[in-house]
Amino acid sequence: MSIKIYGDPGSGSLRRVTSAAAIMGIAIERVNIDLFKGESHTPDFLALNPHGLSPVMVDGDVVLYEASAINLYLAEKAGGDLLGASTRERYEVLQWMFWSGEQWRVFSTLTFDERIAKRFMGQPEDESIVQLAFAKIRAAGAVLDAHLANRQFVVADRLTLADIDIAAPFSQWERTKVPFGESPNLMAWHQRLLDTVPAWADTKREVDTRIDGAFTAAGIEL
Ligand SMILES: N[C@@H](CCC(=O)N[C@@H](CS)C(=O)NCC(=O)O)C(=O)O
Repeated sequence: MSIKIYGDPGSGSLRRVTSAAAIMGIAIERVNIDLFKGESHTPDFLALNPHGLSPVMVDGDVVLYEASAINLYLAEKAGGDLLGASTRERYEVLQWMFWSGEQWRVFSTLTFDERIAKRFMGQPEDESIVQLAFAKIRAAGAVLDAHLANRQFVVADRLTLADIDIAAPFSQWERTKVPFGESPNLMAWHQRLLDTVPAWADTKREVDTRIDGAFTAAGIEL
């Protein structure tokens, strides 16, 4: 039975899962949901994730939401070293994944909601929220920048799930305009991912096509 992944192709959270699955060679069946039409709030979808958020994975009787949890599930299933090659690496990968969720991605999501989603709904952005998010991103970005000064990847010397989780906000950054450009090592690391991880570049094209297409169709210029 195939592993089903529900999500909108414009979602940076879905991208974390589709990228990781492609890197690990795991076949998935994509089920598209249109977030611009509110399809993550239908009764059928809420039965999978009552929070109304995608992605969601269904593998037989296992239903999981939260992209990081899905990626951990897939990585354990596939084996390999995306989750770290030793116990110590594994805990470092988890450390950065948890940090990314609580201290990093959330502020880019907040900016996307404020600056992009509200625009789509014809509502004005609250500049104080954007400024709070930018301050948090600058502080965390400075730490990441120092961490990446002499490293190719976040943990060990190869790609892990930590890189995928931390790179996710780059999915929308050309639209949100969060201040990643102030951190040169962070920018270089992300470019390295695009250059050396084909799945990361492929899924960027998918996200950009979907989001830019939706805004063009709605007559909105970002
Ligand atoms: N922490 C969640 C975030 C999920 C999330 O924010 N998903 C967005 C798309 S990127 C969504 O489904 N939004 C629908 C909505 O807010 O109605 C994860 O990592 O999976």
